[in-house]
Amino acid sequence: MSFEDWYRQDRLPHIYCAGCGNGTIINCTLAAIEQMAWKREETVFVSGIGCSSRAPGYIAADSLHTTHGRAIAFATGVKLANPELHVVVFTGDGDLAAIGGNHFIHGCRRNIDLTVVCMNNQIYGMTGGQGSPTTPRGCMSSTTPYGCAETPFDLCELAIAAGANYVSRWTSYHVKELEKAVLAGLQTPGFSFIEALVQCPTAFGRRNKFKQVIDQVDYFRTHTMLKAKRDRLLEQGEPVPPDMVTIGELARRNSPALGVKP
Ligand SMILES: Cc1ncc(C[n+]2csc(CCOP(=O)(O)OP(=O)(O)O)c2C)c(N)n1
Repeated sequence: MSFEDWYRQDRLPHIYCAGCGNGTIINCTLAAIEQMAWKREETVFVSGIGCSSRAPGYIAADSLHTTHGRAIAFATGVKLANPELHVVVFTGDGDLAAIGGNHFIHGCRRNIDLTVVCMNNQIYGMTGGQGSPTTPRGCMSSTTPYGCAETPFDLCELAIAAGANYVSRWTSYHVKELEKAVLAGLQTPGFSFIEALVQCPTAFGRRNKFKQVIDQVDYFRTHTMLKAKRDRLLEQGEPVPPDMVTIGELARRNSPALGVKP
């Protein structure tokens, strides 16, 4: 548990609601960083605005808590100014894919050497539960009171199409797998994108029939399918249930990257 050294105890208590999954994702990320044996003075955390973007404030390292949607732009600046630094971005689905959508796709296209961890709670948590670009069809939010009528972004497919070197998706249920995925992302030069589906009992769960925190975490267990299994079903011409979210490592490649330490 030596990665506890990475926490700023003086910042506690934290702002997260009871049952929020963000702490799980931060823990997995710090556990992976600990395995890289990175020093605190050579690691920088960058975030935008949102509950998820509060994460760097709890970590005992240099950090930039920037403007909404701009985390990847600021992180790009940090990395290019000093490629010796390890730069990790914490972001939310709204921060990354709504106001920050363009920075996201161009960060992937540039394949800039960052690791981006997105806590996807499928809603704007901090501002009280408005629909985001990843709110699933039919789901309730304060701006979709009759159910979301739009098709959500698949953030991982977006990252793959735009050119990111490493892409994987897990959830707050898949703790060990998520830790390994972040580790693989940290080890891969270029843009690494790790999406972590996370429960938000306050803004998402209570509107969407997840009465208890465990209900949503259990949904992540029962409504996710490993990429290898999905590929096997498709090969055999078997149907893949439409409400199954694909999890696992979705891309790992070695395309030319920007900002990699010479
Ligand atoms: C330019 C600007 N527009 C809007 C806001 C209000 N705002 C703050 S956080 C947020 C959404 C956060 O959602 P997400 O990124 O999904 O993070 P979460 O809180 O769910 O972790 C919005 C719209 C802002 N701070 N700045």
